[in-house]
Amino acid sequence: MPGATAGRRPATTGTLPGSTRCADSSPQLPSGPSSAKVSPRMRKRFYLTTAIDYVNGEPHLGHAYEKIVADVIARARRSLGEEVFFLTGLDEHGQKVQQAALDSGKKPQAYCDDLAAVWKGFAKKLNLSNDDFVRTSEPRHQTAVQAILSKLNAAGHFYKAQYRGFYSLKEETFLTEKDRRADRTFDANYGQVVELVEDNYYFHLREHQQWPIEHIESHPELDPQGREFIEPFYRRNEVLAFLKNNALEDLCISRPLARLNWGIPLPFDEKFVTYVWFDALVNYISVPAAQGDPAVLAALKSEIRNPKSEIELWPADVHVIGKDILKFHAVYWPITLRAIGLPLPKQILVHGWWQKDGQKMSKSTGNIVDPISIIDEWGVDAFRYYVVRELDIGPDGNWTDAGFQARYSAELANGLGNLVNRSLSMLKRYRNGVVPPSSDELAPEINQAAGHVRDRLRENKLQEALMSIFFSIVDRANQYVDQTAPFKLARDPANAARLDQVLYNLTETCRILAVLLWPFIPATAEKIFAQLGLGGRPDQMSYADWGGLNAGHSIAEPVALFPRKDRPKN
Ligand code: ME8
Repeated sequence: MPGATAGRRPATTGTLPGSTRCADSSPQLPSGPSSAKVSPRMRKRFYLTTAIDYVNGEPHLGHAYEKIVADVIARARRSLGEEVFFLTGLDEHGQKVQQAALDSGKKPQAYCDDLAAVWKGFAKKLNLSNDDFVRTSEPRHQTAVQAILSKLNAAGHFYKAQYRGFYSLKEETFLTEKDRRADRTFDANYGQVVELVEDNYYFHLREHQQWPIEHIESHPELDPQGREFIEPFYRRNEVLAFLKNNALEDLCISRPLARLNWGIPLPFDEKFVTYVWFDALVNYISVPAAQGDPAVLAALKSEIRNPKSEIELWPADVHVIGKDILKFHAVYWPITLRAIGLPLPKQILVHGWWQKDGQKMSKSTGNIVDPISIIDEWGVDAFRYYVVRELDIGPDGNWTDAGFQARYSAELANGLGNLVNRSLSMLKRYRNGVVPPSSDELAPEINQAAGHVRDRLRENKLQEALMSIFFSIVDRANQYVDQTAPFKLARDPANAARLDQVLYNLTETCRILAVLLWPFIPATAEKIFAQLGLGGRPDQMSYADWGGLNAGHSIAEPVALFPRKDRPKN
């Protein structure tokens, strides 16, 4: 969302995208979770979320990237031995969806149901391992939103006031004078801008100016694992600069029913529905409430009844989001949580935006990357590998078809694929597929690299972890083949013992690669395991210690993992 603000007070400038408004009042800030009864058998899960995508948009590269990043983190944590709960889903309310449904001649719910099937299919296509998929039109979510609204209203956090000013229909946000350009017009990103006079409900934010600054600045010291509250550091600094240089404006949390009916009704005034951003952010706790999280249920009192399960989730360990929605997550969401009486998420991890060929992706100019067609042509793991390898979590990235094809060819087909295929093929050819006695010639290097990968994964440094796997293991093992030349050793029976050693080192390296690569490219990792003749999945980092393959074990048939594509696609 563009950087819109909305308020009757003169607005101050800020660099963070989002919409606010401002006034005063001083609610007491509850200091943390209410006294939730936690049953002794429960252990808090590592709770990881993504942004929930607007249901009416097309799934694109940016959506795919964010969900893959979160999925790699989720799989890595599981593999490192943590119990994980990974949530993603859809943002379904608001003016844009209501209008799109109207245009397609459907009722909003039916329209959303149809699109939700497409988005759930997209999550499958990306091979996401999400534990739940939230839709904001679901009753379980609406109940939680209304419970929170009732609680905050009863505690005096809201007030009703008349708004007079500009409103962007496209961005569903209020605009102020400062959003105007020198020629008094508004940026085209805002679409149609109308003048409005209407009553709405506002959330007092002004007294929340200081503590978020202290919260952000007191990290990483406050965090037991030494994490920043907002990463990367330049996004943290951006939020701090915004909070220090701008008076917070009160947040409008309603829209009049007369203008918008596709939303969650305010429980205390039936003439209004909930502002779509307030509604959407609550997904991060509406799902824990529905899953029976004791802290969230206690904070919402007895409003949510009979959850099916009893899983301890809140506070979230990581919210993975894009840079454009940072202010909502780093300012409004923490303030809302404090007001509810819940602890803050442990970390907000902010990724950058993808462009295509150096330009903003846009359907109208035709420069879009369609993840589905890429996956259909090249396979889901080639896509997953490329986006994580190419773009670190933080900066903006640039997709080029040539760049994708170059990495596919050099790193996947000729690097990893060739290593696994030639290692297993030589074991088949020279030893009938039977693993020779163990040898640990490469063990020190591979164990060290595996330790480094695990450490980076614990820090969510996915790109660094992947580079270590490729530079320190794949490239090293391919170099080892060239140095030891097993095909030459095989020509002379006098070299049999040395050939045994080389083949063991290569085969065991392939096994460890499967384990380390599983969070990133799970289907390929499972294929490597299957070709090694191993049962189960390579889904526990503890399997990555050297020496797991036993002498006498028979491998299965080697099959190319990433078929070479001779003619690059334009
Ligand atoms: O913002 N590159 O939904 P959304 C990388 N419903 N990431 C991108 C991107 C790009 N080109 N374009 C979008 C919303 N994203 C709200 C979220 S959360 C409570 C509500 C990212 O469908 C974007 O930054 O517009 C966001 O994190 C996610 O895709 C969903 O964007």
